[in-house]
Amino acid sequence: MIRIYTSEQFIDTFIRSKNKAKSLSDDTLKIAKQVIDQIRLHGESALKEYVQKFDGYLPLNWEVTEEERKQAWSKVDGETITSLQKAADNIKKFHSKQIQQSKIMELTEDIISGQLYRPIESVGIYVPGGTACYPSTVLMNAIPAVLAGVSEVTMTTPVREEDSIAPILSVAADIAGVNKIYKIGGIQAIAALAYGTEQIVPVDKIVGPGNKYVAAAKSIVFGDVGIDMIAGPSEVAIIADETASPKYVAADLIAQAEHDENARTFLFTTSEKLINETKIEIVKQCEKLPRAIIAKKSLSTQSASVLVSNIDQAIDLVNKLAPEHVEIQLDNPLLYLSKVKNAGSIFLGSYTPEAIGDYFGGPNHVLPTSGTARFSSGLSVDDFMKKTTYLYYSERALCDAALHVVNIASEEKLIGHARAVQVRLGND
Ligand code: HSO
Ligand code: ZN
Repeated sequence: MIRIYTSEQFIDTFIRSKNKAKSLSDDTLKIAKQVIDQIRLHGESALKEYVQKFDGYLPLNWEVTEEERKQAWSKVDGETITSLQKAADNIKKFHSKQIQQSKIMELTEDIISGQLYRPIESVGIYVPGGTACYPSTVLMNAIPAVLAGVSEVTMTTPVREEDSIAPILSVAADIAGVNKIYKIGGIQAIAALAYGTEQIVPVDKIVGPGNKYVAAAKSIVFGDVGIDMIAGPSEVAIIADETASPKYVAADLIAQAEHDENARTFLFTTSEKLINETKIEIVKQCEKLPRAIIAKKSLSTQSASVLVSNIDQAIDLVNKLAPEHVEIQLDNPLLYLSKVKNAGSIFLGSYTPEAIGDYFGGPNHVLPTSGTARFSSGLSVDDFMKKTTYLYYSERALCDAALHVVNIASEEKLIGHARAVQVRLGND
């Protein structure tokens, strides 16, 4: 099922040709822009029209009421709630260590400089409502925002026929500490969060996954509000040798492939035997998989097995690929940790499937895809913080620095800048 590539073929197909997540089509962007423009212009009336048209049902109120949020708890099985709470505890513990402090860089009688580290005031989290209606997404996006100290964490997700949202999303929102939930999906949700309407309060930053329309809408409102990233299809790269279990390798490739027909899965190994046995395992394991059609499509069109001559070569290919997830299924995985330079998140050893990280381990599952791990990172508390620098100079300090400022300002032919210093020293 998974095609076998030599390392050169792999580089040509997946790296050199930049076989990346397809960028947003002009048509998608055009539709998104139309909807956004109308909602900006006409507020509530346009929002209602699009919710009715695209979400298929107009809710009585945009916001999920206290009562509805309470009732959602009785609609979710108790054991699932306990598991979500345990996952949330781990995610909180991990992310709380990410919080940085404001800093003073210099503190003398004449100069004070520093950097304030403070939360963004309000954030909107988009959560899909269709087949990808994931409570784990709520936890992964909302917990770092709450820990950052964002005072208004708003979530939005499409309304369903009975004027409700999926109860599990509401429960996850309560566990994570979300303040407000709106029953709005799609482009219209992004427009309402970015610009507000008579009833919707606009936010400062929008995060969370979505289909191509949501992605297009996020890319359009970016600049007026912050966004997290435009994520491509999910990816995993497994580095393994002959000691790895084909059963585990196959299971992890399938777990990624079942996300999406375009999900990308890669196996880099020194063992031809592992490649062959993994193939057999994949066929076997797909038999009992509800999403087998999606997984098989992804595995047959977007995946590669590469036979490498040694592990360093595997690591080199992974670094060139810069995938979202890397699994190191080798005997001594810690030995290789620092060598993997470009990856969203790394999973060490045969007992750390990516699935433990997707749901439970603590690190975030919102990660850079399509090679963007070369220059960006997964969602963290920092994404919900701003850094504001500040500076104080006394008269004496300004006097000491004046000549240098005037020299540079004159070089830049910005005499107004030079004067702003000179005027204070009485030399203008
Ligand atoms: N693997 C996905 C996250 C996810 N998995 C959510 C299950 N639910 C992207 O990292
Ligand atoms: Zn996943």
